[in-house]
Amino acid sequence: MRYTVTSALPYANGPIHAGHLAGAYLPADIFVRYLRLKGDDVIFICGTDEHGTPITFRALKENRSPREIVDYYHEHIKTTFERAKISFDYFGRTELPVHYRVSQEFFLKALENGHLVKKIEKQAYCEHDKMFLPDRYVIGTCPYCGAEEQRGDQCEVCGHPLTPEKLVNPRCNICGGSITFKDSAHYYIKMQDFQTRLKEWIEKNAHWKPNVRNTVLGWINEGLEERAITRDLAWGIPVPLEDEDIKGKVLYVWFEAPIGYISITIEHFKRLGKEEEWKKYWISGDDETKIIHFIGKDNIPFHAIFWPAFLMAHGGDWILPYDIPANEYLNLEGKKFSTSRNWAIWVHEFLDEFPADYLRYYLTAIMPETRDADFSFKDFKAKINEELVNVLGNFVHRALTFANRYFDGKVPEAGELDELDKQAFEEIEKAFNEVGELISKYRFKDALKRVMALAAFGNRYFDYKQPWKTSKTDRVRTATTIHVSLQIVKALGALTEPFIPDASEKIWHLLNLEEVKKWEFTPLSPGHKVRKAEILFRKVEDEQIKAYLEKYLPVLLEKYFPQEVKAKKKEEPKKKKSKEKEKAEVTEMGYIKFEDFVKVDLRVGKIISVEDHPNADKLYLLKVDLGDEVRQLVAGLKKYYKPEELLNRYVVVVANLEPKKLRGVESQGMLLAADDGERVALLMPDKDLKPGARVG
Ligand code: B3M
Ligand code: ZN
Repeated sequence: MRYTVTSALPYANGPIHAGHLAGAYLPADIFVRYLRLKGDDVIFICGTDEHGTPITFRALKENRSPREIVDYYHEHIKTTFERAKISFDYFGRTELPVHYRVSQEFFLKALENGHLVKKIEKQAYCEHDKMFLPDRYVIGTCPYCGAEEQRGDQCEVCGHPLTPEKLVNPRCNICGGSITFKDSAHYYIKMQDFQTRLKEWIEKNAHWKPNVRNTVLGWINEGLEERAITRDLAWGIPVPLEDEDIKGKVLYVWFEAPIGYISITIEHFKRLGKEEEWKKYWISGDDETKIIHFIGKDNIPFHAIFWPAFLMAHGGDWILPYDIPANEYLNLEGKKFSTSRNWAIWVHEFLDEFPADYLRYYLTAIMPETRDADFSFKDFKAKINEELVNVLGNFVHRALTFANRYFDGKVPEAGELDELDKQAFEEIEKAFNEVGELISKYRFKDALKRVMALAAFGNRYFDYKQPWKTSKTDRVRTATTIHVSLQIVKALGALTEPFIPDASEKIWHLLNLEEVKKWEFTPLSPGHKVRKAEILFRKVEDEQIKAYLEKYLPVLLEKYFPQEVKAKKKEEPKKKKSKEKEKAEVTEMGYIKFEDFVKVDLRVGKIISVEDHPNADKLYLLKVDLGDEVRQLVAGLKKYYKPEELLNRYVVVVANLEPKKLRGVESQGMLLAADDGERVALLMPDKDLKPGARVG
């Protein structure tokens, strides 16, 4: 079977958050990885959506050009996906020249086929900014509920769809001034032309998720209307016509973005030097290709109605989407993600603290397949520690440890199989079939559960067989147990690949396998040498969660670490006061006098020992050689430096500071370090001067 799999093209106007990942990217990746292991012909295509008001808005807000915005976020998003191990065959962008060409061709074909009409209608215009305003650039009061500051496309408070003319007291969202309505010409696609064909096509698609199919049929039955596919924007793909009243306008982003799926495929094969190959994946031929679009639920109408209509309007032999698995939303600790209020798990930040497999595992375990799901740190920790570490990690570790301890690291020959041994092989077979079946039905959450059920079976098997006991009495029995256990490990090495590819890699490595992973079970042969056991996963510790929250979601600290937050709050007022006082003194004095500056005795010192502070987990006890004496310093560097990074380094010490007890230990001076609010760097002389040398 041949598959073209796509994930929604993310707008290049901001980073990717966990809700995006769980909605359209991770499910697609699991699906694709599974198909590849099965040996299907599949391409996985995505890229950034680089036009439309989401981009121009962001550019305006950041006072940068749209081009700067899309270039920056294209790279940012691409890197984030790589780090999350999303295995696109190609990650392109809609700023590619080929995309301009194909999009304009789609427009011209639709025009040639009589599916477009030009109409002149009133459009919001700002005299001050000298431009037509897209719906979202007009703000005013909602006529339905009275909510103020609503945008001209939809009221966020009552949900009612709006147009700029409907707003009470409409204003320009760029300059805040009043607006007028002026005639503007646009091309509209006659959606009515496709009403019947679309309806018949969707009715035939009985395999779609029922909610997607029913909603879409509902909309179609309401009757389709003409819809503008050009816009008055200065950024985008030019409408390829010379008409006076159209020149300079651009294609509507939702017209051209889905065409990106095709143009990015073309670019992909061009780069491989196989210019014609893309056609197999998009154009009907002798054999069948299934096109599957993974999206979030807000994108359903665009993919299930407009996009197929654009393909029909073009008139070519395009393959229509086979399926459009749409996911629901992900919440964070019970509340909707909000990028503007920074209520989100940003993937690039999360991956700085936790391995990609942990994020993938957790997001799959809670995937919002049929209803909204909730990301919670408590649940994250529980799922990783109790499932990934205790069940999967533990089983793999036990099997390998015993193989090394009793059989010299070789797969032992099995004796006669008893009922339970035989059951183990059946469980393996069943797992491959059932997990595959579930993945192909987009039931990723259940599929992952099924994989973990095999790991849990492995542990139960091991416990029941008690190889640590039988090793003393029955070598053949023990050999059989370890033989079977290693086979389960191998099965898990393949079964985990779509979900947690790094762990799968590692299992394969531990089993010392070079053979290509496949979605089928071939047993390890007796005598095959495996490697020594290694820890597959480390537990998520509270400290890690705390560090993450401190950096990125401090509002959640109170929920998870209430005592510490309380203690901090007590300290804070004092600290604040003294900080203010310091500041006031400096500003009153203006410049400080040289005589004052030289009062500070700065010396070069060499760190000769680094120990943990006995009563504080952020502090080190340092011994510093100052030439003719050794000082003990207490320094809050633990978060920023490892002991070996400090030992034997030359630093600058404030040598005439009054000694002070810090958490019960005397500190006889201070080190100079710089702090930009994010990172801390020690000041170090760039030559190894003699300890005690004066700085000044
Ligand atoms: N960029 C919307 C979104 O990011 C849009 C998807 C395009 S898919 C062709 O939600
Ligand atoms: Zn309203």
